[in-house]
Amino acid sequence: MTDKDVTPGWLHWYQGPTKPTFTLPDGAVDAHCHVFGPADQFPFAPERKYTPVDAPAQQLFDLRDHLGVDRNVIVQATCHGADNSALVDALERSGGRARGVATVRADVTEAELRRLHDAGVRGVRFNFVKRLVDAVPTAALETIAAKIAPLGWHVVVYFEAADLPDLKDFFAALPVPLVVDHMGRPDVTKDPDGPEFAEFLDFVAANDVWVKVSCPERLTAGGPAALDGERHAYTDVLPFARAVVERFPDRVLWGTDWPHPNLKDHMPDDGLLVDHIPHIAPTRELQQALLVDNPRRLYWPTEA
Ligand code: 0GY
Repeated sequence: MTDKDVTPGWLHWYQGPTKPTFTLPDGAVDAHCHVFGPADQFPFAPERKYTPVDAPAQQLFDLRDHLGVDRNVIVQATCHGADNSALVDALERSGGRARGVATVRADVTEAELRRLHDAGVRGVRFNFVKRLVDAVPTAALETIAAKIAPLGWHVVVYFEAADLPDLKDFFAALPVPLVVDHMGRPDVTKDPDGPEFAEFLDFVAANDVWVKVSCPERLTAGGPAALDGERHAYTDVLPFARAVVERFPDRVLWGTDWPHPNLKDHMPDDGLLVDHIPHIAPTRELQQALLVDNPRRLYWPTEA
């Protein structure tokens, strides 16, 4: 792959992120980030909907150390399809400081799932965002969920708020815990106390569901960006994130989403994304749960 193959308009991740002023608690986990390639070693999937700039494991680990994060949960991105090689390579390089969420097909074998488990994978991702993937029949997803259940894994689901009414019965019937990416992508121009977000909160309350209060930079409709020292960024997303953290303090996770695929408007300064955390989780107790205790229970349960 050469640079000219990268999707036109692709934004490179922010260079030279600031050092956060917010001190993360010991053992903090970035529970949503990705690795891309390098493409000459781990080619992107033919069915991908975008071609990113390479974002290799070492760059992720450098950012981890710069931010004061202790561990990562690396989520398989759609540009790698169901080839988890780059993910497994990153997990192996992490020295136990990363866990993974993979993508598998319905015909995945028990031996392959065991191999992924040994590498540090603890979940699979089902993606319903139409610009990212072709639809997968729900029967195939049910087959995958049944295969991973004995391993104690969970399913990470990525969908947009408008699709929850059609998906929630399917989600509720899955035999494993669910982790929702980016708060189910609420439309933040709507009322956080209105019916759409209430439906999401009720869905979380009624099921074994965890929520990533991540990606304010992706969800914002005009809050100031985490750039140029701005420590009051993404104010329009805050009421949504605060509502989730206050109501489900033991079932929330945080992540950078580095290297921030498909952002069109701006690339956030990852240091300022860390400084955003106390606006979402204002007390030390909430921060400890969000950043350490909750991700440990899901990804390093023997240490929880
Ligand atoms: C994210 C969000 C996006 C992309 C992916 O797997 C992916 O390609 O997750 C997106 O474009 O919204 O979580 O990184």
